[in-house]
Amino acid sequence: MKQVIITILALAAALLPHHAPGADRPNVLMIAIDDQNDWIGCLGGHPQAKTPNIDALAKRGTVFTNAHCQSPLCNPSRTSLMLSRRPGATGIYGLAPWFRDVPALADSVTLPQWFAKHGNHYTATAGKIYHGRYGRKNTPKHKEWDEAGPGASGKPFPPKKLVNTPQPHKLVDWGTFPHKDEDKGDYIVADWAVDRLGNHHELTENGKRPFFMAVGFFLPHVPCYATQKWMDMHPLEGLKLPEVIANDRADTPRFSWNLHWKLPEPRLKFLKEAGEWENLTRSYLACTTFVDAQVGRVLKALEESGHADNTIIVLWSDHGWHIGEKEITGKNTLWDDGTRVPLIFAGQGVTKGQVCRKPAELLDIYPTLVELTGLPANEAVEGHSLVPQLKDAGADRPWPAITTHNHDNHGVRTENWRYIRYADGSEELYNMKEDPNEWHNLLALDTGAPDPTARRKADALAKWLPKENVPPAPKSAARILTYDKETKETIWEGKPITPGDPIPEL
Ligand SMILES: [Ca+2]
Ligand SMILES: [Ca+2]
Repeated sequence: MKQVIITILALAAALLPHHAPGADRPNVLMIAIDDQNDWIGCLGGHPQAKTPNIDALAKRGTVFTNAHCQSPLCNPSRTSLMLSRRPGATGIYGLAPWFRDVPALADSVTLPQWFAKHGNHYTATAGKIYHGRYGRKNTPKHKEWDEAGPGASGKPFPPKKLVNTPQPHKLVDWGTFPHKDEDKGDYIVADWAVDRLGNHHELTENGKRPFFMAVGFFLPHVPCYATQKWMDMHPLEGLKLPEVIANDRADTPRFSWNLHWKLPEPRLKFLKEAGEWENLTRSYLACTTFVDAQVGRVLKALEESGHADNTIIVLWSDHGWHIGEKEITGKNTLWDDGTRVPLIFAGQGVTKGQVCRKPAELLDIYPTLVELTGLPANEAVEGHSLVPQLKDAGADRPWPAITTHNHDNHGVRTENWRYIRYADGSEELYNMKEDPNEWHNLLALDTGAPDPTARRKADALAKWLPKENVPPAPKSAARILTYDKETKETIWEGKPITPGDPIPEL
C-alpha cells in the first residue's frame, strides 16, 4: 500500500509544471511620467485634460487623489521612490549626485533589485526612471537591471527655440513644429515596451521568471513639444487657464521664493506679458494627451500578451508642475501644484474602480509592491504599504504625505490641511477643503496675530515634520539651497541671498 502511495505521489509530482522559484509570482509593470501634475482626467486638475487611457487604468484599479511626491524635483523624488527613503534621510536634494556615488548610500537595495533578489524577477527598463543617465548601467558591484532599453529623450528638437524665455535654457520651451510622433523619445520608449511585452518568453527567460518592467516617459517635462495632432485636440478657442488670484504670493513668506530663486522656468508675469500663458497651457495639455496615448499602447501590449491578469501595474509621476499658479511656472515648490501627483495601482490584488482620498506618498510604492507580490519586507524602507487602501479605499491611514525640498523645508499634507515650514522657521497653513487653491495662508503675519485655531492646527501638524534632516550629500549640485540658522545666511547655487535682495522678476 505504502509503495502504491509513493508511486502515485511521484506520478503526480511528475505531472506538475516545473517552475523555477518565484515563477508563479505576479509581474510588475511600472509606468512613470515626468513632471506630470494633476492635469489628468481622473484627478480633475484641469477640466480639459484628455487622458482616456490613464482614466481607464484608474477604473480598472485604485486611484489615489491625494498622493504627493517626497521632493518636487526629479533626482531627489526618484531616489526617494526607488529606495523608499526620505530626502532628509539620504541628503539627496539636488539633480546631483547619483546615490551610488554617496558612500553612505552606495549599497542601498533599490525596488527592482529587491524584486530580482527575493522574487527572482527579470528586471527591464527604458526611458526615465532615475534622473538623467543615472542607474542605466550596471557596474561589477551593482547590477541595476537585467536589461536597459532606450533612454529618456525630449527629441526631436526644432532648429531653434520656439519661445524666447528669460534666462534662456534649451529645455525651457514649448509649442509645435513639424515633426513626427514616431520620432519622439517617448514613442520610441513605448515601442520598446510593446516589443518586450510581446516577447514574453524573453522577458521571463522562457517562463522561468516573472518580470519587473519599468517604463519612464519624459513628457510633459519641458520642452513641451507636441505634433499638430495633439495641439488640435486642445484648441486655443475656449481653452481654460489655471485659476489664479492677483498677488497670491503677498501672504507667503519671503523664504518661499528662495526655493526657486533664479530658475530658468519663467514667472507668470513673463507668460502674461509675452502672451504665452495660453500656449504653454495648451502645449502641456497636448503633451499629456500624447503621453497618455503611449501609456495606452503599453497597456494594450500587456493585454495582448495574455499576462495582464498576473501583472500588477503602478503608474506615477515624480512631482507636479505650476503653470501660473502662485505666480510661477515649474516645480520646486511645497504647494499642491508642486507636490500632487498621479498614483494608480491596478491588477492582481487591487480592488477595481476605487478612488482613495487618503494621503499617499510615492515612497509607499516600494513596500506596497513588495507586499502585493508576497515578497519579504525590506526593513530599510520608510514608506507604508498601501495594500489596506488597495483592498478598501476607506481603510484608516494615520500618516500625512510629507514633501521635502532642499534641506529642512517641508510640507505636510493631510486630507484637509497643508502645513509648510521653511528652514528659517517661516510657515504657511491652508485649509484645503475650503481653499483648495491654497490662496489664503492662515498663518500670514501681515494679517495681525494669527487665529489661535490656525496656530493650534499648525502645531499639531508640525509634529509630523521629519526628525531626520541630514545636510546635502557630498557633491550635491544643481538646485541646492542651504540656510544657516546661526548666521541666517541663505546660499542658493553657491551664491548668498541676502534678505534685502529683490525677488528676481524673470
Ligand atoms: Ca521630473
Ligand atoms: Ca495667497
